[in-house]
Amino acid sequence: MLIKSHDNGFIHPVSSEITPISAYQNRRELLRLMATGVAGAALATWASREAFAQTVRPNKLGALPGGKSAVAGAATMEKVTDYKDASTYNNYYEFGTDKSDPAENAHTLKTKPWVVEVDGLVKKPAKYQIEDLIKLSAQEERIYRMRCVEGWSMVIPWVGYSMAKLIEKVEPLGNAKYVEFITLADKATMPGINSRVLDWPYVEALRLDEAMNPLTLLTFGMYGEVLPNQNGAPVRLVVPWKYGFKSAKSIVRIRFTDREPKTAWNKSAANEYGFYSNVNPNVDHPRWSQATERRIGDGAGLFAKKHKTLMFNGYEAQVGQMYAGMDLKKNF
Ligand SMILES: Nc1nc2c(c(=O)[nH]1)N[C@H]1C(S)=C(S)[C@@H](COP(=O)(O)O)O[C@H]1N2
Ligand SMILES: [Mo]
Repeated sequence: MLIKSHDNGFIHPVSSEITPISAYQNRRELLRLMATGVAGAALATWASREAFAQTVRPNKLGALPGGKSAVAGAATMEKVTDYKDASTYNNYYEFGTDKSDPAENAHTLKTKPWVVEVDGLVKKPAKYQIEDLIKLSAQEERIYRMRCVEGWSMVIPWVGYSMAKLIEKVEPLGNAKYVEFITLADKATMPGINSRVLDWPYVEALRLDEAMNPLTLLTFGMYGEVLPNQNGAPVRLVVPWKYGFKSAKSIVRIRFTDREPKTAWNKSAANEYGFYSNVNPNVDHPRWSQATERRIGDGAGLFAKKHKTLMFNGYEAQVGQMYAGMDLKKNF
């Protein structure tokens, strides 16, 4: 069910889809029980998870300043991906191109001090210290289904607030049509920058209405803690109806513009990565089918279950109308 807001015409999830944190924790527990089928096995999972938390994560990341206030519903009925998978199977090419590279190398990233500059076609350009940006609005935990164009997916509890909150603060001018997200490119701390795989800095962009959509999350944490460096600390974008790469990590500048920006992946291979990059099971990537996906954590090999990929990654009710009348085969 959806409601339309009076002010800007964007669709918001109804409040019944926003579950309080207490209910969510029970539900997460319930899902684990359901997933394993046997209470004993579920308990074993809990136990090993606890052990993992103590051994593999001795330097537990700090609690998020500002904390979390609510959970937005969308994909919450699916099992949440284990923290270990979400933090060790990453794409962050500034730290190497293997999935395990970012977790190994990103410790060199210095996330303090950190400034995010917001400029371009806005009435109130500003430079935000990361501490101030975090406090700009109340943070929520949102469990989003994520899908990479390469064919794998995860379900991750992110923490942040709608990008719209920041956009409202800086007041875009009437001619602003796109928002560009420019990320850190630092030779001294990022070994991958020496390779030519992409044109640095890594840049992503959204149309203004996409950036304003309440689902678009300016993200500071995951699993109730600050982001691990490999997941894009100290601030990244999460756009759950688009392929993972639209979620720019370690953002240093947000620029409002009237022209469609050139994004990193589009520059590297325009025939493979379009500007929109909406998750769409009906439009294949030249090298990968987009019809199904492999959920990380399901296990590998022949017997791994394939999940059907959903239109707009399952968020069609919230975002579909933004693309009404557009040919999504052309605007892939
Ligand atoms: N700066 C930067 N951001 C990036 C990338 C990158 O290489 N550099 N990779 C993208 C890709 S391809 C994906 S799938 C997601 C992965 O996010 P995750 O590691 O948190 O799952 O980050 C995106 N953001
Ligand atoms: Mo990706």
